[in-house]
Amino acid sequence: MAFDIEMIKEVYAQTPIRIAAARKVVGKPLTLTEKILYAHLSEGAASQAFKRGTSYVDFQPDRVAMQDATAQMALLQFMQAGRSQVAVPSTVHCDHLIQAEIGADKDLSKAKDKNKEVYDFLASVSNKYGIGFWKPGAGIIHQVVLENYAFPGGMMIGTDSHTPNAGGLGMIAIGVGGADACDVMAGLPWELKFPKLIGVKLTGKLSGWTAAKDVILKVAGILTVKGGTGAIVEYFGEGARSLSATGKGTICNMGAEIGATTSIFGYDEKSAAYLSGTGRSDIAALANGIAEHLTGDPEVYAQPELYFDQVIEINLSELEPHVNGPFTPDLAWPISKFAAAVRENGWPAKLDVGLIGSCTNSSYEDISRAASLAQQAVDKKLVAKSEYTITPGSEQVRFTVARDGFLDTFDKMGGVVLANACGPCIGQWARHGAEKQEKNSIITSFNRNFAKRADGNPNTHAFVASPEIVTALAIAGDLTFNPLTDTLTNSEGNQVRLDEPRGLELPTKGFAVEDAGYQAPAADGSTVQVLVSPTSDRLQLLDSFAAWEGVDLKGLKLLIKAKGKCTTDHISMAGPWLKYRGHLDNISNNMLIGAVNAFNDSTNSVKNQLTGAYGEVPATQRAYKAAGIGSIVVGDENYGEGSSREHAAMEPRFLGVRAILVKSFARIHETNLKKQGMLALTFANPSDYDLIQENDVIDIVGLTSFAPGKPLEVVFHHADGTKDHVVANHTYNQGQIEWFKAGSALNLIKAKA
Ligand code: MIC
Ligand code: SF4
Repeated sequence: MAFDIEMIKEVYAQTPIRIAAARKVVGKPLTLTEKILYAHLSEGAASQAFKRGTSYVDFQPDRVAMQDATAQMALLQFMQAGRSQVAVPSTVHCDHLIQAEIGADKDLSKAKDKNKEVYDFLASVSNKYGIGFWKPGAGIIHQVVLENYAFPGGMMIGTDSHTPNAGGLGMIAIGVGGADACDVMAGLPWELKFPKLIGVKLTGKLSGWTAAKDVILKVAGILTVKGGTGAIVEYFGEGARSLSATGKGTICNMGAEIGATTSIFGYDEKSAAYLSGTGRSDIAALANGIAEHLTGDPEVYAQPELYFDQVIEINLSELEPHVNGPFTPDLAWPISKFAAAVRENGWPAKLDVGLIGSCTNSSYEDISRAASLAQQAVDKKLVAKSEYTITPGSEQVRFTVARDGFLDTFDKMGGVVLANACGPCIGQWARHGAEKQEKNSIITSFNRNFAKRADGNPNTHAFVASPEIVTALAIAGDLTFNPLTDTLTNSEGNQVRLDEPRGLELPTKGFAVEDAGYQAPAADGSTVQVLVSPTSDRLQLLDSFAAWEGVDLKGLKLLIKAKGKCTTDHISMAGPWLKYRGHLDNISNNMLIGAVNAFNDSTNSVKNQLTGAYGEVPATQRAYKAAGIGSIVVGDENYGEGSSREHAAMEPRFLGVRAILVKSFARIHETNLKKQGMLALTFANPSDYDLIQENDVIDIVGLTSFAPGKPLEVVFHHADGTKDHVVANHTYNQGQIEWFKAGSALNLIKAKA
């Protein structure tokens, strides 16, 4: 059904030939990452020794995956590209729009009803253009992809930042905005700056309470949320080979949180076991045939410092379980230090809710290990003190863990099984009482814990840990409980200890599923109608953005100077706003409402320079738009961290913001801005950020000779008549400058079609 063996055969036939060509030009042993990248150069890109971190290179990915919240915009763009079918195998996954409230069945049927228009749209576009469609309830994109489509040595892009999950099976899988997906589906090459390479050598072996999740929690602590920017992280060593394929997936998935372009593990016996376990022994057999090309060269792993730009070594035998947070995924605490951190920082020690699952931690192994703790709670007469929820990653996993009794075990512990979907991870959580904004703590096995993300409450302290630690802490109801050393009092007043979790990498009886939730597209979709109602408040056909007017941009107003963390959740919030992901005008009403204004430390309150009054960010920008005045957004470090959602770039573009000037950008967001015809600029001197004042009027100078590598000048005209000239760097290459001039990359594709 799902995977395309002929395509994989073709890739495997090409791989050795292309790697041999790369060897000649690179002239030294190759990492796995380089091998796969070179094996996927686009037709027009010749093998050469690319400069890491600077050379733009065109690639030809093997597939595209899209989730429902981003697919709407991706497909609205694709519909304008003038093609009758997608050029590479592509799929759509309905996972983000299901709100968690009561439990799987009721929540799912409510979602089908509420989102009918959007699901019908996605299903019909998929049917028309030859895209595989995974219905609501089928599971979360990255788990479904891992189970069905990921293959060692492949290359995939996906409209979600956690696409790298497939790196667990040895695939280069990269998160992108919808406009990038649109290019690849339209048969165009896909461009990426040749990445820097970070090598992570894993020695030893996990045991006891430590899980694969702890590897990435530790790495996040070392590299921070921006340490992986522009880099691919390659894991290797005996420790890597000892991890299950899904454990590797967890590590690669959450690698998005360090800003990495993607993460990858080599093909090994665990990959083969997972491929066979998920009904793909034919792919394992093919991969075995070219196994030497699906891992890095031995010389590389023997002396990694010679081949990687940075090397980190982690001994799995010594690794402690970690808890990261609150409010950022890189604040890493080994469990032995966590209780003290909770007390010293005054974080609420009482744990309200523990949530396991999500795209990164819902494998059979994860669920079976967490269930072994739930079973102990029942056996040892412990009553779980926190609420506890489980979101399975796919219907196949859900069906199998139900068959094997784990869901019953959770039920006995008082756990609630939610739909196979993102749910609370993306703020699709009708958490009762959240509106009271009380200070409280939750812990999840998800990836992200930015303020307000899960339940909209800025005072919810969210922490991230492995499903095992989440379960143990939920049983204890206490963040300061360390299951490795502490005891709990049971209902009979006895002190009991939780034993180490136990689980299985793969089900002994094999996976099973009744209806996986897949719908194949029509062989010929030319007669399929795609309908978008002009009065819909959820879907809106796109209008082209205007081309650049050919002159420098003068007299722009400062819309907001954002201070501190400004993730895509701050720029275009999810949760309740997900319903407008297909309607650019409506979703633009959330633009930057979470960003902190540096001049008054408030969110969603900026000065309207036309009236002098403070107003909401979107309303203020609409006032500038109505007056025909452009504006600029100023931001701090790692601006646009997090999601791939291109709405964070399209909303400002749509409302008339002309440039985003920041200290630094997250990769996907920077590309999204460029694709939509925006100016994405960085301060050459980061402290120039301090020069900008609230009433500034700004000019961007040098656009008539806009060229690669040549900085632009930005002039801040202050209210007192003085001005500052600052230098703004950019990373536009010639092709990207053409996007800017045309008004967007899509305008160019349309012109060609
Ligand atoms: C996320 O985890 O933030 C999301 C929701 O999956 C996003 C995609 C989106 O905003 O739709 C992501 O990670 O790219
Ligand atoms: Fe869904 Fe959360 Fe995974 Fe994003 S991180 S794809 S919201 S489960």
